[in-house]
Amino acid sequence: MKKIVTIQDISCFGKCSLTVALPVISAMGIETAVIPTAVLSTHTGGFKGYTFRDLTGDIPDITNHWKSIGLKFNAIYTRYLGSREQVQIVSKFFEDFATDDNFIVVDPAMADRGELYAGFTKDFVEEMRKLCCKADYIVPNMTEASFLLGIPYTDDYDEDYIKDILIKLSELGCKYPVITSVHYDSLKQGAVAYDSEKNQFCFSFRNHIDRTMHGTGDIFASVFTGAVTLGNSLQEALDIAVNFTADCIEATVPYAEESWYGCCFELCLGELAEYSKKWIPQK
Ligand code: PXL
Repeated sequence: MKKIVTIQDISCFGKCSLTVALPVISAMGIETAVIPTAVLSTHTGGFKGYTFRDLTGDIPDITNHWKSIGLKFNAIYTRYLGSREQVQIVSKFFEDFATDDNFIVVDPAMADRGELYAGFTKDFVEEMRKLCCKADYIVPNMTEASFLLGIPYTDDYDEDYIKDILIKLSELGCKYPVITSVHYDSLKQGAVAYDSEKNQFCFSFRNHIDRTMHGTGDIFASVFTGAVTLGNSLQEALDIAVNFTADCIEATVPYAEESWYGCCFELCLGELAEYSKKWIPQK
């Protein structure tokens, strides 16, 4: 069986980070190991008074134990990380567990709509930029891409602008940058990727639903990582991730009021499991 290790927080309520990555990647028939970086009572996007227990100090012990028992992974996938120190420890994890046969996906989940999330600073961005240099794939949105490149954020862009940003992201050192939540007009939304080895761009779009939903980045990055792990090309992985994320957003619309804090991806897991079967290596 293919194995992914994902390193991110567990927000006990609110449907993001590990409570999305675990079920989504597992539904794709991939074993999912986790390193929880922190435990929060809820995510930070709209809930007040959440608790936060930092688990940074546990990560080196987990890593050392895993090294001693010789664990290996097909992919390493990180998302929301809570501090510069945590990013440095994750960077060390890459040194210990990255091989010529596996790949690294970094989702620099730290900002949206032109602003850093609560608690993130410019210093954190610097550290995250270094982590992105070590990744094979990064999946920022336009706000995160702008922070990574140190350029002003704009919502008013065209295809050439996105291509230029992707090339600049690859120049940071990441072979396959992907920009998520791209929309050139109000009709379509999707993702655009750059294969810097082949100097090729690829993209995937679906009808735009004008709703902001928490956790869609978690869904996209998890499915994308799973799809690449199962042997799909960059274009295929993009199509799979864009379509599954859009399906989840559409499925959430009837529940949007009661489920304001997260996306109802659970309604689409059966579909994901069903069509993932064809890529799962058979024994
Ligand atoms: O969805 C990303 C995410 C993950 N973890 C925590 C968050 C967020 C986004 O706000 O608050 C704790």
